[in-house]
Formats: sequence, C-alpha cells, structure tokens
Amino acid sequence: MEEIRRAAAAYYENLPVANKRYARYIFSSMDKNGDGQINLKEYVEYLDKDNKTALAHPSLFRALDKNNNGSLDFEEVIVLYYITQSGRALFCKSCNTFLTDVYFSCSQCFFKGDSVSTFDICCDCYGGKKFEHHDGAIFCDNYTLLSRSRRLAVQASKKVNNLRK
Ligand SMILES: [Ca+2]
Ligand SMILES: [Ca+2]
Ligand SMILES: [Zn+2]
Ligand SMILES: [Zn+2]
Repeated sequence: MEEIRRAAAAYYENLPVANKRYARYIFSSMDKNGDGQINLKEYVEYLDKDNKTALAHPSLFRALDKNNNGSLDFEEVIVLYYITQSGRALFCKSCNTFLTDVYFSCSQCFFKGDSVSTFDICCDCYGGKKFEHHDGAIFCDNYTLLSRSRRLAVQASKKVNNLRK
C-alpha cells in the first residue's frame, strides 16, 4: 500500500487546481457530519450511492486508513481518489481484498485482448493456492506483466515500422 500512497501523493501534486478543488469537493460531500474525517459509515454510504460497490468493501477502507484511527483524513482520501481516477481499483478474485502493491495475474487472461477482465489474486491466495481458475494458467506478478506488455508493444511497433520501409 505504501507505493500506492506515494503514487497518489505525487499524482495529487501534479493535478491542475480545478481537479484539486474537485478532490476537496468529493471529500466534503463524503463528510456528512462535517468533522473533517470520513468514518466507515460515511465511506460506505458515499460509495454505495455512487454504485462503486467493490470500493465500499471495508478491506479498502482499512487499507486507506494509514494511521489506523478508524477514519480517513483528506490525505488518506486522496489515495482513494487516485485509485478511482487511475483505474487502479483491483480486488482479489478469490478473497475480494484490495490488491495493494504486488499481486499475481493470469498471463493468458491478461494478454487475451477480448477478455472482459483480468484474473488477479493477492499473494496470500496465490501462495496458499486458494483460488480456482482455468487449467494451465500461468501467473505472473504485476511488475513482470507490465514489462512484458511493454516488450510486446515495442515489438509490435518495430513490425509496423519494418512494414513501412
Ligand atoms: Ca465525518
Ligand atoms: Ca486515518
Ligand atoms: Zn486473496
Ligand atoms: Zn486465466
């Protein structure tokens, strides 16, 4: 989670003023009782009405609550904002916890262009073999998949350039 937090802070620093204002606006609309903190009830209510039900999972709330005081301050909510804006809202297909920095993904499902979603699982479920998936699935961690897809993209663009010559 620490890496996502740092990414979120960097992301926020580079946001245009209007988007920063929007992040503040989201925070205050979540904070129903106006005490400057988002408790679990306010959190779930806000995300449920927004139909972002997977995000309303308490495991994400606990992961966001960096100092473990049972509520989220603005800095902690920025991470939620980043997760929703960047599409980084990934949950373990097996136990439904929020996937933090490192997780495993089925490479076949990942590279299949027409597949609806990727099959991602947390380290615990992968290590403990607590998941069901198709036969012969090859799992890679997310960093490995990222560098592989870059390699594929580079190869593809080389091919296109060769055709043009
Ligand atoms: Ca509050
Ligand atoms: Ca907190
Ligand atoms: Zn899991
Ligand atoms: Zn798969």
